[in-house]
Amino acid sequence: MDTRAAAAAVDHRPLSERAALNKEALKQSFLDNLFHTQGKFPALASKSDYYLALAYAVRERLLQRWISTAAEYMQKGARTVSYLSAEFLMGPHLGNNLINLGIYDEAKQAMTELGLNFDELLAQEEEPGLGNGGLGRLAACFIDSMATLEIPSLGYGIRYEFGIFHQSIVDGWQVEKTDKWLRYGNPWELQRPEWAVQVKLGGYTEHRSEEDGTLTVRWIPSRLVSGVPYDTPILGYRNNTANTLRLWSAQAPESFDFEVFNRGDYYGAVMQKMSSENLSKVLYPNDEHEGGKELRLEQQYFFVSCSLQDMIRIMQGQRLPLEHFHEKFAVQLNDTHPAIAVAELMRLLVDEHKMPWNRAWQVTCKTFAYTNHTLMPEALERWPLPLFKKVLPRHLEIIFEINARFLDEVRRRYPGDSARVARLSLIDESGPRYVRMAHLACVGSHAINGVAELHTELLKSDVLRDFYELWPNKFSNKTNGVTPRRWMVLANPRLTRLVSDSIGEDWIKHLDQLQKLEPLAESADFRSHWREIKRANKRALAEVIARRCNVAVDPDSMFDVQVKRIHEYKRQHLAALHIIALYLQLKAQPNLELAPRTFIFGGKAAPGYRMAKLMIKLITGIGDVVNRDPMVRDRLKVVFLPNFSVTNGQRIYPAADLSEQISTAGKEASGTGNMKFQMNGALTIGTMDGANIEIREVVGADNFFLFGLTTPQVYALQAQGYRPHDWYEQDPQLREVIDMIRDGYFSRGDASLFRPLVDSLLWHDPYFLFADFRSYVECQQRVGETWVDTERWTRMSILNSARSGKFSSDRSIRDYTKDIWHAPSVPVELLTEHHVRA
Ligand code: GPU
Repeated sequence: MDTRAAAAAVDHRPLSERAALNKEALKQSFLDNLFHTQGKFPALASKSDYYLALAYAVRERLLQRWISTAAEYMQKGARTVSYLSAEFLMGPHLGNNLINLGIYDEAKQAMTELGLNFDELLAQEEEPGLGNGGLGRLAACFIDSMATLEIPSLGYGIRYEFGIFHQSIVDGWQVEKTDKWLRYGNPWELQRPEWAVQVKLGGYTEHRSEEDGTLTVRWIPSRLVSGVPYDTPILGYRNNTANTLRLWSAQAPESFDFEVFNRGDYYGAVMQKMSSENLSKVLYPNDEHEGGKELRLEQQYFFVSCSLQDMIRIMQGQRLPLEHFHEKFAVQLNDTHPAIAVAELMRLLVDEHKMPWNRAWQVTCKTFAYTNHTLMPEALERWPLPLFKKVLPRHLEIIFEINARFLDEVRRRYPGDSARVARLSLIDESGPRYVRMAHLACVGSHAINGVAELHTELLKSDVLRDFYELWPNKFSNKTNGVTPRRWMVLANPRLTRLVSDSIGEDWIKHLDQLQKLEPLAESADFRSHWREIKRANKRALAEVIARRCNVAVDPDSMFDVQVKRIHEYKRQHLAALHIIALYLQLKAQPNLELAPRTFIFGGKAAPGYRMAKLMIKLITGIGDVVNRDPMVRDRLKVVFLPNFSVTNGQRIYPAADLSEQISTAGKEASGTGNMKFQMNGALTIGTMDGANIEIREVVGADNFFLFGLTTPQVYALQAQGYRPHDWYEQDPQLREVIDMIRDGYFSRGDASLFRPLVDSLLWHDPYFLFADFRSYVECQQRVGETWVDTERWTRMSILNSARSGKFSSDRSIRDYTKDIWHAPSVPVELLTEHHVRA
């Protein structure tokens, strides 16, 4: 029976009736769900019950699209992009789904008419924080754009029971709490136990020559874990597409521990069950740092194996031979976290499906493409050989075989160049041996990309130079982008209304159209509207700050914002040095004309990253002194907004005047927060790093505050021997600032607290804060002078937003499809319409 017809026949009537996209139907379905799903009536219902009732009402409306999309892809045998990522930092779904369905206003009205506070209701959702920062959020923006562009896609990842920790600030220090996001249930996912798969771990291998002369390998694992998929629909913007985010949860397999149980080892069986379920228990909170932890390797292998087995199941369901795997699926590796996929696909094809090695290798290389997201050496994943062998004995053999064949090719290309062979090898043998995951990804992929122009150039000339020389055609740049649906339409409804009233609504799907705002920068009337909106957004953020930080900030002051993970290379402490310099200036000249500024920081530090935690303490310590000093007369405020998240980002970006993008040149692969700020009309103060360079290129040098060393200058300074202490001695202002920290001015007299930070700067300063300090302070001076010319600032703000079209993730995804994936759009026909016409 035709699947589309079957799906339509089964569910057509109730589905279409329940899925009506109008206010009254929504109200009805909300009340039905309150009663039938939550089992509550209004007098007893909590805010969470109301949220869930609305979420379920919206889910019913999604399901029609979801089913239609699946049926359409199945019928067309559509080529599919599989985006493999250990992180998806989705943010709350409800508001976004309402926007994409085009019923945000209807839902708001429906709730209001029922006497409920809609915003309060939205705020009930615990955001799925299944990512650390930029990399995980990029994955979320990308699947949004793929759905909007109607590209068949599956996001594959891990359903962590605990996502990124919740941060609070106690006595100025970061305190972590587990993120129990599933506590009240998750209305957006559907468990699919029928598609569970088994994953092997540990054990040993057996090699046997068969009678026909072939060699077969059996992997006898020591453990089995079952992976259960949970599916979340990913809606396109106002189209019929609902793609799938498929996250794997680890469960103990019934059959395996049963053996142990039979032997009477009940305790051992329960322990094993618990240890299997540990696999998807918690997200590792380290951003751009590899711990080399066994459980982390197991997590990576777990979700990769589940996902590849799932793709094979899909192919078999469509009766497609596995020789065509690369035609059915384009698999993107989001950094090296899923790079084990190269060896796993080989194992599945060769060991389990008996495909000859060479054929399997061709299929594998044509399947995968690899995105690199960092130049930081400590983030390049390497696994100690003994650990790798313990967890994945068969994969180690496969990697050795891939390596042997690969190095033969290298030797043929570069006869006698053994140094090059050692550099390219998948195994680092310079000391204790390691498996180099980036090398595995490069060898097993047909395409390799960086995430901003500078980043890709540095990959080619530095980190992946040998691979670039070997295969220049594999390399290309794909500059990052962010989705304007979440980061403008949802986060900044006021601006969205003004823009749509001025240039129509096309910009939401074609962000280049924002260009049409450019002439309006010359209209005093438009500028005044633009300012009113920024002011309203700032007032809203000021309320949040008052509540969370207990600090009163003035919405008419400049909101100078730095939100991102706390890292030395991102240099939040450089901003701190500048604030202290301003504070000293005010103390020295109490009547100084200084436009009031509010410095807003936010971001999480990896729990084991001591310097990052000390940076938070420094910022809060400065806030404690500055915010209370009467001599400052409210001209400076410093706040650290706790628990920076997608939800908080949605309040912060629209309220920013100045975006701080001040990483050491050559360190930030791209940055994506920089793009969110720009879209929402903030001006950037930034270095020549990552995508800042491209932002400056599109907005023009006049509309960007540039400072600091360039990458070649950083390299040159490094090479000539950088001595930060000399810079300290030669700059009296810098000296005064550093001395103040050292002497305990921001730690209630405790001169030991910030010692590690101060000493690191004075004697090492690996990120060149001292070398960039003067340039930064002078640049901030220019920012201040520009700010007081309100009309000029507003013009610049409008132009920044108007010229942000390039940074839509729709553009990034178009670039990936054109150059790497070659996956055509497949528009979806809604089953009900199809049925009605049939
Ligand atoms: N990034 Br690798 C992360 O957020 N986490 C990581 O583990 C690695 C990279 C970031 C980069 O720092 C940032 O510059 C980039 O914009 C983002 O990935 C997305 O490409």
